[in-house]
Amino acid sequence: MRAATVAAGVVAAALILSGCESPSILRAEGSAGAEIVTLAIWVFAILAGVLVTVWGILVFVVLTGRRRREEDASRSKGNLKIEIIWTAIPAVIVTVLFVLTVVTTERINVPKQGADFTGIGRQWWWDFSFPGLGFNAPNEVYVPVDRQVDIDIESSDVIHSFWVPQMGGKVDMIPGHVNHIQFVPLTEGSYLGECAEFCGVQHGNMRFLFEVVSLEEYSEWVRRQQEPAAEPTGDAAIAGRQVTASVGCGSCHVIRGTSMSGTFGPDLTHFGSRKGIAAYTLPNTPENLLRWIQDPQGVKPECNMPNVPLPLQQQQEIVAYLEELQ
Ligand code: HEC
Ligand SMILES: [Cu+2]
Repeated sequence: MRAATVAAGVVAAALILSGCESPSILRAEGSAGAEIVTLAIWVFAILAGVLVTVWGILVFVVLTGRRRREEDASRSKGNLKIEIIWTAIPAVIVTVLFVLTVVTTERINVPKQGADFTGIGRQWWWDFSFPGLGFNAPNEVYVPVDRQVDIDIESSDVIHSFWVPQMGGKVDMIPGHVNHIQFVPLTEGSYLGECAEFCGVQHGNMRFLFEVVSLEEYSEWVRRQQEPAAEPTGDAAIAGRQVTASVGCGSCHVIRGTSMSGTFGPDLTHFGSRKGIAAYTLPNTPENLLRWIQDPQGVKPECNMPNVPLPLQQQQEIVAYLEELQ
């Protein structure tokens, strides 16, 4: 059972990852990420230069000094000139690395313009809160391309770390303290975000999607998120709304426009429009949703959603309803 769960998780991760680019920091698509890659290349080049120089001198000395008798060996002890040179060279190298790093840090640290939204780390999912616009978008957030995005960063339980590798550096998410990150997403695409600070057993299953889209698509996304939940249409979905509201899901989940108003778990108002389930532990398909509702503790052991035992028919009705919530 455990092995099957793990295997399913690996397959799920592979499926999700194939949907978006590999999240390599070397393929930066954000302003801060691009600065970091440039710095990384400079540091690598300088250190490679040091390595090649040292190895080159070593090989030269071995080759030329091999046949010299020991008494003829050159002595450098007490040679002030040499001592100064080989103290100065590393000092210069370290200074150059220091200056490059400080300059990069300053360039990344663009002025804040006021937060567009708040990213909140939770065990073990992400909440993106747009208080000004009146909605929360868990585990999947959209931003317009080529415009600076400012994010307030918080946590509601333990320390997490916000990280979209292709956008830029990591920012700690600390309970009771607001951090900030701001950068310009440079290329449209779907980028994987992850938690970069060990935060408990399901730390590895704490991912999100950072969707960089055109301004029109962004406005359309905001408009859809602001709407209350869609009215169910199919018979199963209509029954599902009834079931979902009556079996206690609403004590933890909000579905705007219904009686469900819990805030402990992710907002489900537009669950059907998301690509993943439970912070990208599973891709969002009806089969996977059924698995999740039947056994969240099997899919994501120790996560904060309990198993709620229900007859199969009710579970299927819930699935029909939630998947209609586009
Ligand atoms: C005690 C609180 C609690 C109850 C009760 C509860 N859930 Fe959850 N639910 C959670 C939490 C917490 C998560 C996030 C788990 C994670 O990703 O680690 C979650 C996640 C989910 C998700 C995935 C959301 C997403 O966007 O990825 C769905 C769907 C869901 N729950 C449906 C239900 C349904 C249906 C019920 C009722 C049968 C229910 N939940 C009952 C707490 C709860
Ligand atoms: Cu975390």
